[in-house]
Amino acid sequence: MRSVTRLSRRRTLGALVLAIAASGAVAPAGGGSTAAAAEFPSYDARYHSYREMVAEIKAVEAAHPDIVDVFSMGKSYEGREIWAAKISDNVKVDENEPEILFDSLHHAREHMGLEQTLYLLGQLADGWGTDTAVTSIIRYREIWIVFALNPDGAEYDLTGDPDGPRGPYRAWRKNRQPNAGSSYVGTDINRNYDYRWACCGGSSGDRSSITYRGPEPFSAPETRVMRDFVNSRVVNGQQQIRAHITFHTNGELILFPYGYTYTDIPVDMTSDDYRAFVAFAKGQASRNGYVAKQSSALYVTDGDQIDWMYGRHRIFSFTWELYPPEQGTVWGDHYPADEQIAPQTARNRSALLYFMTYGDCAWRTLGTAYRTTHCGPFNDDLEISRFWRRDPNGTDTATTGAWQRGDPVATSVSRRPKQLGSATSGRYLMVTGAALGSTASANDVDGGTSTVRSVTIPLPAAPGDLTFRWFFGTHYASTTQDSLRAWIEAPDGTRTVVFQKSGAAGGVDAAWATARIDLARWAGRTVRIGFSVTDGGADNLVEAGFDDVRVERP
Ligand code: 0X9
Ligand code: CA
Ligand code: ZN
Ligand code: CA
Ligand code: CA
Repeated sequence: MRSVTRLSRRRTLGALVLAIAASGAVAPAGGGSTAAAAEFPSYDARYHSYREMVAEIKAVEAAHPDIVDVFSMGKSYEGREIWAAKISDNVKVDENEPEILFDSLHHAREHMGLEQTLYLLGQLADGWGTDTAVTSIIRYREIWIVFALNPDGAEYDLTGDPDGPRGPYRAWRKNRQPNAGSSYVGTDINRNYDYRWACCGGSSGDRSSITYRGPEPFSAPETRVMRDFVNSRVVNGQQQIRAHITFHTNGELILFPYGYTYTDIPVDMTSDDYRAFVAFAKGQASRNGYVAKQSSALYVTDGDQIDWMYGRHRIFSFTWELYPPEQGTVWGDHYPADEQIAPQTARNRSALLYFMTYGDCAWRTLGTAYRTTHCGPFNDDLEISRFWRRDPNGTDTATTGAWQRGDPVATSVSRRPKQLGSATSGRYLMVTGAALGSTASANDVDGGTSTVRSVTIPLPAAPGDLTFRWFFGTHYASTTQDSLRAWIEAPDGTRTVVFQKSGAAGGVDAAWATARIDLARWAGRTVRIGFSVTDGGADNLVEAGFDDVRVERP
């Protein structure tokens, strides 16, 4: 198995190295958006230049203003607008619908990616009201398409010697940002994201390299534009974008995180997410004949986009490496003839429709049980901050052991567990002081109560149950005044305790258990979930934790 992955890895790295000769060369900086627009040569006229792309997406918007909204996400280094479109019904309104993101042209010479995004826009616009699958996607999703994240590089790629053996193409990959102290231009914006940036030998610190990561994360304006957009889609504490594809060329691959490590399920991925990534990737690949695999199986990258999308935002994020299959030469890999645009973009139609349909909740691809548990209005594995607020009313009295999201240290008294040492998913949970103090009783709850409260959760007319995993441990002279409680908070702030565990003389040993709470009485309302833990009465050892808080799909 490893030998197969090594083969493809070596082959692709070989292509990257070859490309240095073609594209690492010194070139004058500047140009800027005032320079004459570069165009494809006549034999590749079906490809869209930046100028043609802008004209095309604005024409689609003008023809379908009710469902297509074109906007600029920001500017490239040379000042070109980075154009995007939102496609949905009621397109000018931010409706509470799952969002799906697509982008292309991180890498300048990967022009087929732009064609794939333009094809997608056309299919959505043309299919509205005429194609049932497309119509329901437009009605029940909000689709974002970023057409060219690296417009400077893509345009520059067309400005070589038109009479040269490769026509005007330069095989340019990076952006067009000068590198201080060097005549080499450009950052690989797919090595410039800040998730495990530069961690693992999957990028270069050499300014001449085509995988140059930049002097620091997000040093490239284009990467910042993508970051700021994705960050802006955290609305009411929940990331609205659920699934994402970045189009690259080439190799006919569907790649999922992580790229920074060969490990399938490192500590920063949950096993549920890994299983969903595999199932969802295979579902896509079965529809277009690509090959699905973990991105590091191609080769290791650090600071790439999809690691950031998943690692920071838990978005189910994929790199598609489009047509052609691996050729092993920079020219063969990146410049398929324009006759290939129509068949190769259309080939992906059913995979893309499937992606937009199931992308509201990738765990659906694991079956209906997962759909019930993981696809309701709230699903927090506590692996990233989902904006729980500690002490929301300013009433907390605990002096130590306040709730925190953390990776807990196990504690015990006479080998009886009090704080459990691991989460029920991934690495993190909400716990009463994660770290171990100088004794088992340090960093437990002392002196009163600690509370923590979720973001607002809009419940449907027939809500499913609330479930969560919990533990509670006490010792010493524990009494019923020591407790773990959960409450539901109505929009007017009224709290109803729906779960309670109490201390007992002789102490309570911690063990993971599952709580299930009927939410019928809050049907159709927007609620919050709260937890409180109390060391009441005399000072006792009190520990608690919770993980995997979900409101199920009915
Ligand atoms: O190297 C890249 O950025 C991508 N391949 S490309 O040939 N289009 O340049 C791959 C990105 C996905 N991550 C990994 N394969 N680790
Ligand atoms: Ca909509
Ligand atoms: Zn690429
Ligand atoms: Ca967890
Ligand atoms: Ca603790």
